Amino acid sequence: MRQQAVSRNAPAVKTPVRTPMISKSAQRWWLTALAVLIAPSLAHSGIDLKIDLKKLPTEEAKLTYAPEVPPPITRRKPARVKIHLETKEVKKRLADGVEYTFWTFGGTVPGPMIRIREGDYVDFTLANHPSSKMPHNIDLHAVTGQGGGAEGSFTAPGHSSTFSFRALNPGLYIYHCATAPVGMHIANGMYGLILVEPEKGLPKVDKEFYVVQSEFYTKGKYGDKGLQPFDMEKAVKEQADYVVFNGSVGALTGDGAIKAKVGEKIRIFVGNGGPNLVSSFHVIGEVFDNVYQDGGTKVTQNNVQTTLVPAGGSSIVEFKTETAANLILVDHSIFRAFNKGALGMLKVEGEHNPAIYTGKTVDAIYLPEGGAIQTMPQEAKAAPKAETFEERMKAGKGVYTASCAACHQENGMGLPGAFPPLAKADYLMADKKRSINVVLHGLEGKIKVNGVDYDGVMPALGLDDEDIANVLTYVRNTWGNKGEAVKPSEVKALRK
Ligand code: HEC
Ligand SMILES: [Cu+2]
Repeated sequence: MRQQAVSRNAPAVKTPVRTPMISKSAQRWWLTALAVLIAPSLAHSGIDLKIDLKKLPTEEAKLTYAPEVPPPITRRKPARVKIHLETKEVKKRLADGVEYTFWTFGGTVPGPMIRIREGDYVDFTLANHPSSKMPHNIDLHAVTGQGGGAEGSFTAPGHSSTFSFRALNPGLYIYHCATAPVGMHIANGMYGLILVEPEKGLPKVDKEFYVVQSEFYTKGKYGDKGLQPFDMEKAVKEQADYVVFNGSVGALTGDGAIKAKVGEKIRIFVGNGGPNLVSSFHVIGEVFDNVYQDGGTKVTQNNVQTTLVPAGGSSIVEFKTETAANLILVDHSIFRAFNKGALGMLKVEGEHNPAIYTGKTVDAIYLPEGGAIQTMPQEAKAAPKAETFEERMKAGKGVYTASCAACHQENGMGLPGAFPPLAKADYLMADKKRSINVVLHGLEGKIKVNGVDYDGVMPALGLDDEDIANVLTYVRNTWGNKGEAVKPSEVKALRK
């Protein structure tokens, strides 16, 4: 058995022993059966299972907070690695105006990222802060052994536990708390990623990022203000109020957006803490050149649009950036992205490369009837342009319903914590030019609308001058707003 081979050399560590669930004789039978089953696969693992711990160099693992990834491991030999992680219950922001009492590894959601090497012998210490109300433990999916470490790390508040394990399998693994009720500890934020690098390391890239998706279940609805308690009933029904990247709505947008330069090779270590939902991870405006499906060690597919990240699982995606763009990370179960928070941004800075993407170059009248009609130009009339204020309002309402209402809502009230209101919005009404720029070029970063902070991403929608003039005339003169009409020429003047 692998574990026995390891523990022969392991230091004596006191761990709370749980009552075995199977009888001794049944256990013996299983051990024999497993030994037979595992023997051939061990032959494939390049690791020498016999190690002399005294000869191993020792080091402390450098843990990093998302989206930062610990540096690649350069040593080509196993080491004895010390990892120290603290569990802590902290009140923090879940969305603007919304707080939550997170149960965490390291004070953050996700917990710190751990990076070790295949063959390393790890001494893992879990400390539970004295202020905790709950006991916690850790199940690292990279660990071969009882509970993935959960049994050896069960720790009451104000205590610490140490156990050791050998990193037998390379890959990208979730770790999470597995203290009963397990679902609740995970739902409250207790998960992170541990990367076990293969012996020869991973291919070199220019930038690496650490992104973990997960859901939150709150007593109130999405955006309801104040400190929101966990809702067990919603969690059991899998009705998530929030689906987020890196622990909160907007963690990866605005100031939190991750950055790269044109021409760089990017690798994202993606995890899914769940507790329930599977992620359809997608980056709008890019194609994954390589996917290490399920966080394994092989590139299993090239040229992938969306990759599945199971709850309690991971994926590694790689792509090269070819032109400047704001790439949007989403769970392509798309209401989660635009209505529950599963949205992030990777800003690729540098040259726009028109050989790869031009942006809009032609805005022409589309004649679906084709050539036959085109020979009779008098019948191929363009949609009448709005001239009067009333015509602009009417056309603008149509544009609003088609292009804006999904986010700002039919009644212009927006959605709390996500989409600012346009109805009686000081931001919209204070500055006509600025409002044109918002619709023309999109908007991101912190803004204040009627005294409330927003930090979201409004995409540029690719509307023409006429549509933008009409929709802005409409929103600036509806729901109690009162302003002058916007003309296409004013939009044109701001188009660069
Ligand atoms: C995908 C969702 C989405 C769509 C579609 C969208 N917006 Fe926005 N809009 C936002 C977000 C998010 C912000 C806030 C951005 C920030 O925080 O920096 C915003 C901000 C604004 C603002 C400035 C803030 C305010 O409330 O005055 C205006 C004006 C605006 N949008 C108008 C429009 C109009 C007009 C349309 C349709 C043509 C539209 N938006 C379509 C998401 C959207
Ligand atoms: Cu816990």
